[in-house]
Order: sequence, then structure tokens, then C-alpha cells
Amino acid sequence: MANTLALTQRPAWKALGEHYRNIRDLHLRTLFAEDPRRGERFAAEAAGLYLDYSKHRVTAETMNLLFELARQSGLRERIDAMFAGEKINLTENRAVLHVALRAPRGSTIMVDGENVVPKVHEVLDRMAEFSHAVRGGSWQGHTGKRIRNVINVGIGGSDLGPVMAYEALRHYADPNLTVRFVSNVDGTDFAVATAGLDPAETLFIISSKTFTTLETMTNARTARQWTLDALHDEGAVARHFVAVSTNAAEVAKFGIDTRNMFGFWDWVGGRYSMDSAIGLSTMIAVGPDHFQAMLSGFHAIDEHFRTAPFERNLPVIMGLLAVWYNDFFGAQTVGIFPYDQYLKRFPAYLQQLTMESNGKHVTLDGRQVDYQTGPIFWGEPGTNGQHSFYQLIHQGTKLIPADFIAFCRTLNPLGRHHDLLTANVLAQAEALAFGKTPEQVKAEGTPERLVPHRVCEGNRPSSIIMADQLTPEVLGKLVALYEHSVFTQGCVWSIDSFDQWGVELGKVLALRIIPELESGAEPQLNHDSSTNLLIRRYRERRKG
Ligand code: G6Q
Repeated sequence: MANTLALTQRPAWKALGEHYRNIRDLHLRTLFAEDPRRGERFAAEAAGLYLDYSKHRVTAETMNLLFELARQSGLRERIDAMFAGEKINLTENRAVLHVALRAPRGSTIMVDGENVVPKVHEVLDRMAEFSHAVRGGSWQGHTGKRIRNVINVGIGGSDLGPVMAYEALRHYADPNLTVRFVSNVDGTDFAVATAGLDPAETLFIISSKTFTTLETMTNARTARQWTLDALHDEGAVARHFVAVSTNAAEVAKFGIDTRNMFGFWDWVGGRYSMDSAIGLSTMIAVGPDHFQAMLSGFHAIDEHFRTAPFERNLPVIMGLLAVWYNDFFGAQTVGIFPYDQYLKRFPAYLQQLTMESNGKHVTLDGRQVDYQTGPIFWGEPGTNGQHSFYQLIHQGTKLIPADFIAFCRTLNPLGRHHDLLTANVLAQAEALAFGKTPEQVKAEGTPERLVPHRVCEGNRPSSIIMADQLTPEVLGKLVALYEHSVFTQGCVWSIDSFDQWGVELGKVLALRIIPELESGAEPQLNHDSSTNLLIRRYRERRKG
């Protein structure tokens, strides 16, 4: 692994600090006026994805310094190390190989002396066989009824990817199947997801890498009870439950036949697992061919990321821009605004991908960072957001770099809708960049006292990512783009983007309180005075 200087000691970092002071007040209006070809110059394309980053507060020099920073951060070596199966997740001593999940049959990626690609395809083949059986009706429920409902039970990385992909690819999904998701330990989630469904027609996919997660195991047990209450036969579990996990022993202990288990490996992180067996619900919904197309989309961007020079490398450019605003402009957040209703869960998915990966406060060698790491990601689809929080982006006091995602063709052509949608996304990016000057506001006949209120300063940066159409392949490309952008950022910040010790902590914290809530006898409470009081109040009042 590359041995690099501490981030703030890298010459390019220092140069960027200096450069920032020179250009921070430069307006996008000036940058565009000075260079009529700026739109072409600050754009890059890969595998059919077009990235326009001209509306960012950067000059050619900024970009050169950022690319230099990537080099001085050892990005090239880190990319090679990831693809070579090196254990770059240092704190867990694991390889990081989501790229192997979409490697074409016949390719070679070695982990601990073993080529993992054949194992990946073996599981994909079993998933395809099972998906065909469910979709075609040859996999039946215990009473011989056809499976019409598929419920994925999982949380975090075992939920957010499948939910996002199902919503994104609904257009391609089998309309005869109802696909739902249960994640929250709040019983409401289970109750709502199963409302109106016939247990005899319902298949549960219990998705958990560890198969020990409290929420998922609780929901899985409830699902088993729900099934048995209706079907009255333990034997029904075999037809109504399959598991996706790395932990065969726990799967067997739960009572699921391990022949109905689809495996993956410790080198697949939860938030990087939607294209592993964790994607089984996606595959059943859209069919193996569309799933395969999604994997080829991922792979196309993997290859682009691995081989393209940084100057034309989309994930590298996106990652470096995130660093630029986060560390030099002090921006705290990034807005993700897909102009496609099918991508409504994409921002939530990216929240986990980005914030769990780069929400870290120490470097790989355990030193406290003295710079900002991962920004907050958030967002909603357009145009809805325009009628609510965009106001703050246009005229508030916070700098919020935005990613707009747009498509040239819609999957639902209806009159003028798509042109109107596209006009809006282009207009927003334009308005954020150029704003409205006092002169323009006055020329509209605005009364003097209202002029300051109606001025939009502009100089709000954004990217536009434009693709032809939301296909399974394009979805794979979009996700891979962000995965590798996150990797680029983590590399510059010298952090471990692949562990999640904060999440692990959360998994054990509640364990102490559960018996204190459930025990019949008054428990001995040794928490702080606030927690003790809340526990007592809950115990007293829960019976209503
Ligand atoms: C992902 C995280 C976390 C994880 C869930 C579910 O990177 O580690 O979101 O996916 O906690 O874990 P299991 O799949 O083990 O149930």
C-alpha cells in the first residue's frame, strides 16, 4: 500500500489551500464569461454517463491540483490494491472486493490464493435458477399455491440496496409479484408489509450477512410465526423461507435448510452488497437477465475507474470535487437530486454508502484527523424538492454542492411531462450557478425595498450526471460511480472507508436495556438519571 505523507503535509494539499484563497470569490458568471467553451472543457463521459462539472467553482488549475492531490494520496496504488484483492480494510483485515461481484465469468480475482470469480458465478447461477423457479411458478408454497409475494427481511446494507434497486427498476419488475421489505424492529414495519397478504403465497428472504442482527432476527422469527399460524406445519418453513448470509451455522440454527441459502463472503461490505446474493429480491423481481445487465453496468464503471486517467475518470473527478468543497469551502453537506421518480430511494441508499464509509475520525494508522472527512449526503427527487428545501440552496447562507441526475428518455412517455422535467433540472443548475443580480431584479420593475429579497447570488455549485435512460445497466453504472467516488474521497482522507465500528456499537447498546424493560421484577437500574427515569416511565405506562 502506498506510503503517503499526512494529508495536510502533502504539497498539493498546501497548494490547494493557497489556491483556494485566490479563487474563493471568483464567480461562476465570470468563469463562464471568460471561457466560452467551459461547458465542453469541464465535462467527461464514460460508458454512456455524461458528467458536466463546469458549474463548479474550479479552474483548470484547481483540477490539476486536485488530480495531483489524488496522486500524492496514492490513489492509483490504492485502486490497484483493491482490484488485486489486497486487505485494504485494515481494521477488519479484509479484502474489499465488491468489484468481484460483477467480474465477468472467466476473469480472475485472487483472495488468499483463491480465484473468487467462479464462486461468485456459482451463487449467481443458483440465484438465477431459484428466481426462474419463483417467477415461473415451479417453486410453490407449502400448500401448492404459487408464490405471489416476496418479502425481503434485512436492515442497513441488507435492505437499502435491495429497496433502492427494486424501486429504481420497478418498470422492469414482474407485475404479478408483490415485493416488499421489512427492516425496522418496529412491529409496524412487519404489520404493514404483510397486510393483506396470504401466507400460503408469501416467500420470505432473510437477508443478513451475520445472521445475528437483532432487528432482522426478530422480524424473521415473527415472519416464521406469521407463516406457521396460517399453515400449521413446521415443514412449511422450507418452502416459505430462504436465507442470504455468510453464516451457514446460524442459518441452520434458525431452521432454514442451508440448501436454500445463498452465500456471500467477508470481502463484501454490507453497504456494497446489493449486487451479491443480497440482491436476490431484485433478481426475483426483475429477472436474471436484467440483474445481469445491472452487473455489466457496474463492471463497465469498475473498468473505467481502474483504467481511465484521473483527468477523465468520472468517480475520481466526483470524489475530488467532494473533497474540494468539504475541506476548503467548509461545505457540510452534498445534495443528491435525481430527476426521476424511480430513483426516489437513491439518496437514502447513498446516505449509507457515503456516510457509513467516510464518517471516520481517525486515519488508517489511528491518528486523529485534523481536517474534515465525509460530508452529510441527503436529497429527494426533483422536481418535488424545488417546492420545498431548494429555497435554502438558492438563497440561504450555506453552501450545498448538488448532484443532479437526469435522463434523456423517460420510461413513461406521457405528453410533455419529460420535457418539463428536464427543463426544470437544467434551469435549477443554471439558476444556482448564475443567480439573479440586483440589476436584473430592478429591470423587472421590482420595488426598491424588495430588491435585496429577490436577488439570488448564484455561485452555487452543481454537477449534472446525464444518462440516456434508466435501465438496469445504467443503474449499475450510477451506483458504481458513487462507490468509487467514495473510495477516492476515503483515499485522500487516509481513512478506512470499509469498516463501521460506530454501527457495531449500536448493535450491542440496546442489549443491556432490553431485559430491564422486559423483566417482571423491578430491575436494578444503573444508568444515568435521565435513562433510569425514562425506563421507569416506560415500564409504568406501557400497559396503557
Ligand atoms: C453495512 C453495515 C450495516 C449492515 C447491517 C445489517 O455496511 O455494516 O448497515 O449491513 O447492520 O447487517 P447484517 O447483514 O449482518 O444483518
